Amino acid sequence: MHHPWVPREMTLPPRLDREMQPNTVRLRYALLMNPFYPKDPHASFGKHVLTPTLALTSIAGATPANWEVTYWDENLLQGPPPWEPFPQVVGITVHLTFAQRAYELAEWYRSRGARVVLGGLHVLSCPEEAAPHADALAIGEGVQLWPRILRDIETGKLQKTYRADYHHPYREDPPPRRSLLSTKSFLTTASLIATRGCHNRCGFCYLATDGLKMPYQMRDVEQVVEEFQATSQPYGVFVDNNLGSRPEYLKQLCRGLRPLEKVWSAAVTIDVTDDPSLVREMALAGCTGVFVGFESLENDNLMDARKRTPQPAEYSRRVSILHDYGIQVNGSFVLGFDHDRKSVFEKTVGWIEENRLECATFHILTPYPGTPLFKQMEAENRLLHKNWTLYDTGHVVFRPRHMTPEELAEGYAWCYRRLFSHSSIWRRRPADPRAVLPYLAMSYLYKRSNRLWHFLIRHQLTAQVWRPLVELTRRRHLALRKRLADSDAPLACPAIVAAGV
Ligand code: B12
Ligand code: SF4
Repeated sequence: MHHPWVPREMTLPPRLDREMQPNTVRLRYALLMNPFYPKDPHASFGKHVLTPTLALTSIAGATPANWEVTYWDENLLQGPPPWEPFPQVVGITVHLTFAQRAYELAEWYRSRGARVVLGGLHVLSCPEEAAPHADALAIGEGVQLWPRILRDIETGKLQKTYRADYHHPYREDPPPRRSLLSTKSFLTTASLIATRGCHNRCGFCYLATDGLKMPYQMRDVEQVVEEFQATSQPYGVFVDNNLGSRPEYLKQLCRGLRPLEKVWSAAVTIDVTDDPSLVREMALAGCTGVFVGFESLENDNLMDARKRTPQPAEYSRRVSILHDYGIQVNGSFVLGFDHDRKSVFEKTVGWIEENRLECATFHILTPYPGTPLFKQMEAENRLLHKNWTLYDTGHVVFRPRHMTPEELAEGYAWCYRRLFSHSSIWRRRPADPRAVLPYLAMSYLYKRSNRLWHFLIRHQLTAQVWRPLVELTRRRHLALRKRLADSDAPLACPAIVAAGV
């Protein structure tokens, strides 16, 4: 088997100093932490510094004014977590892949006198597991809970568990406090969110977790536009699960974003192409790329997952609608469904090349605890283990139906090797000759430069290196928008390529 290059810092977290003892605890000082997770060397390291999670900046935004708050992201490779001044409260976001690290950090800070609050997706799905590691658990929507928790700490009345649902009007939340982020360390710090939830409930998605009720909610267009404007970043990434669940809302949002003359990308389902006029509005508003969960080219797999989506036979035509408006497509594919055989790997990459997808992301099917898929796998006795660290969609954690776990793991690695090969990059070049050079620059920088990414991340040079490419993309996109606005039909050869991914 081929072993890709991976430095220690990308697979192991920094060591925690067992000897360190704080002098004093600083009162009303909260430290928010995004724990380390191991990076998959088959994929691009660049993905991890594209844009930050909004979990902790959202919590920071809800911090009462009499509290000081800072943010530490272990994935930025800046060494061991901070301890001077020593925080009174440490808030940690927990996903299953980095739960183990979150618990280590919790133990380290707690044993030195800090109060530790755990929140996030994994706390919601496995509260019993998380409870012994925390002074308090925040289960569900954290923006409402955080100020209450801090107040209870001040008055010495901290409870063990706090719960909030997702029915509270989303538009009433304070904006995320992005000023805490290191602008040097990310391609863009403009992680944006306009909606919550999704019109689907796919059986493998975390949104289908038992007890999680997340009605689709939209924030006011003006709010989102103002936030994007305030970031002063030229490129934004919408981290919504599905920005396109309500086409009419997306259209309004696009109209609001258009005057900003910025560029952005978002995750949507392929249904956005139901109405090409919506795709046109997206392009006119600055959308340079979409992340689309195609999941599978087998209809039976989509039916099993209960994903309400156009049939795979329709995908090609719909991808060309996006390309017709200069929107690049990053397709997300899940491998290892029950109707997948060993031919799935070649078939999927062949399709990606045929349809010239600029980028793709592969995921090994992963049953997240609490989801219908997890229950099914458990009932069928197909789970190999419950080591959550390996539940990162880069490892096989269950017995596939029509192949061995090893065959699935090797097929997944092969898909990335093939996608990032010179020949595949070349085959997928855009039809417009003027777009080929920027496409190649972006592809090589993103897909074949993990050594460079490691260097850029460590030395906080990500923004400096990418910014000129982003600015170039923005200017080329403004020219495209002008041509598009002047014509009623899609442009002939409109492909432009974003510096984002
Ligand atoms: C941005 C993002 C990333 C970024 C940054 C990730 C990071 N951890 O730093 C990048 C691109 C690097 C990334 C990578 C991956 N990601 Co990602 N990512 C997202 C995304 C799109 C947005 C996250 C976000 O900002 N959400 C908005 C915030 C506000 O919501 P929230 O996190 O739930 O936080 C709220 C509450 O949970 C709670 N809360 C959370 N933390 C805390 C802490 C405290 C103290 C309190 C009080 C409350 C609280 O309050 C918050 C406000 O209500 C989500 C999908 C989504 N829309 O959520 C996927 C998602 C989190 N990613 C996912 C996955 C699988 C991955 C990868 C493993 C994929 C891969 N194979 O490469 C990698 C590896 C990262 C990893 N191991 O976690 C899954 C996680 C599934 C799961 N059950 O754990 C998600 C849910 C996508 C999905 N639909 O499946 N990701
Ligand atoms: S369409 Fe995507 S975000 Fe929506 S439920 Fe399915 S996997 Fe989750």
